[in-house]
Amino acid sequence: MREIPRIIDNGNIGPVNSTLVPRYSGESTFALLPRLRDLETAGRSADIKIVGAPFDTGVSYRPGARFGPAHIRQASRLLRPYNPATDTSPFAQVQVADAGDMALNPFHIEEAIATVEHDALELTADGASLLTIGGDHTIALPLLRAASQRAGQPVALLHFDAHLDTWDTYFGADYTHGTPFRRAAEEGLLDPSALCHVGTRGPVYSKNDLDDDARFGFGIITSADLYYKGVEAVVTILRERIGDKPVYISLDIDVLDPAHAPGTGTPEAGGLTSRELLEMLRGLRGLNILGADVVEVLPSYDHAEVTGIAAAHACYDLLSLMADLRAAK
Ligand SMILES: [Mn+2]
Repeated sequence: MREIPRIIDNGNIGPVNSTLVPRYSGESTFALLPRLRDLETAGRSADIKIVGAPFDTGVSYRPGARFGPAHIRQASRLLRPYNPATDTSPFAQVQVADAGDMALNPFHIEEAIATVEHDALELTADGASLLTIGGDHTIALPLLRAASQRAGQPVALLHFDAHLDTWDTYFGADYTHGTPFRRAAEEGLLDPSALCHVGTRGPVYSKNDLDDDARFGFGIITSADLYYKGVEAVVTILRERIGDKPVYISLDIDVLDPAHAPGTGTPEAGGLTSRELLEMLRGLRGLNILGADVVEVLPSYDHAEVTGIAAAHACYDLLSLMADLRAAK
C-alpha cells in the first residue's frame, strides 16, 4: 500500500490530504491529524495535543461517555484545515497531533483520576497545550489539577454546562461528574475572581446549591441570560471577568439543547444552539487559554452523529483559539 499523503503547511504535518484519500477511510484520529507517536518516532514534537479520556464511572444517570472519544474522532472526519470564522489555519499555525487515549481504570475512580492528572502533566511537560475529549465530567478535576500546577497558580475557569457541577457528594461519593468544581475550589485550584458558568438551566436540589456556588466565586450566565442579552454582550462579560488570567475551558456538551446534543448523560431542555456556542467560543480569541476539555458525549443516545458533530466542531474552534494564541507568542 502507498504512503498516506498528508497536508504539510508552514512546516507542520497536518491532516490526511482528503483530496487524495477519501476522508471516510483510514485511521480515525481527530480531524485526520497525525498520531503523536508517529511524530515522536520521526523526532518531532507537537505544540497542541488532543487526548481521549474514555471514562464514565462518575456518572449519575445515563452511562456511555466512555465511548465519547471514539465517537467524536469519527464525527471529526469532515473538519477541514482552514477556519473561515477566525480566518486561521490551526493545523498550519502550529503542530497539532492526536495523542490517543489514556488507559483509565473503569472500576476505581480515584485511580482513574490520578491517571488523568499524571498523563495530563506528562503530555504537557514539553510545554504543549492539551485538549481532552471525554469521558464524563469527573475528568475536569484532575485536568484542573494539572493545569493549575503547570500555571503555578490558581486558574480562571470558563465552564459551559447545563449544570453547576459544584454539588458536594452523591451517595456519599466525593468524586463524581457532578462535583468536580466544588472539589477544585476546595483544593485551591481556582481563582475565585475569574470563574463563570455559561448555559446553566433546569431545576436544582435547592436554593442552597446556588448559594454554595456563589460562595466559591462563580458568576452565572444562564441559558436564558444568553437568549436575552445575546452572544456579543455575553462574550464582553466573559472577557471582562477573565481578563488576561490563565484560563481553563471546560465544555460539557449538555450545554447545548437536547435538539443539538441528544447524545449526553443528563439532558436539560432550553439550551443553547450549536451556532450560539461556536460564536461564543470564537469571541474568546486572544484569551490566555491553558487547556480545555469537551465532555459528556454519549454515542448510545446520539443519532445521525448530531452530538458528535457538535462536539467535533467545538473542539475545532477550541483548537483554533489555542493554535492562534501559540502562533502569536
Ligand atoms: Mn457537567
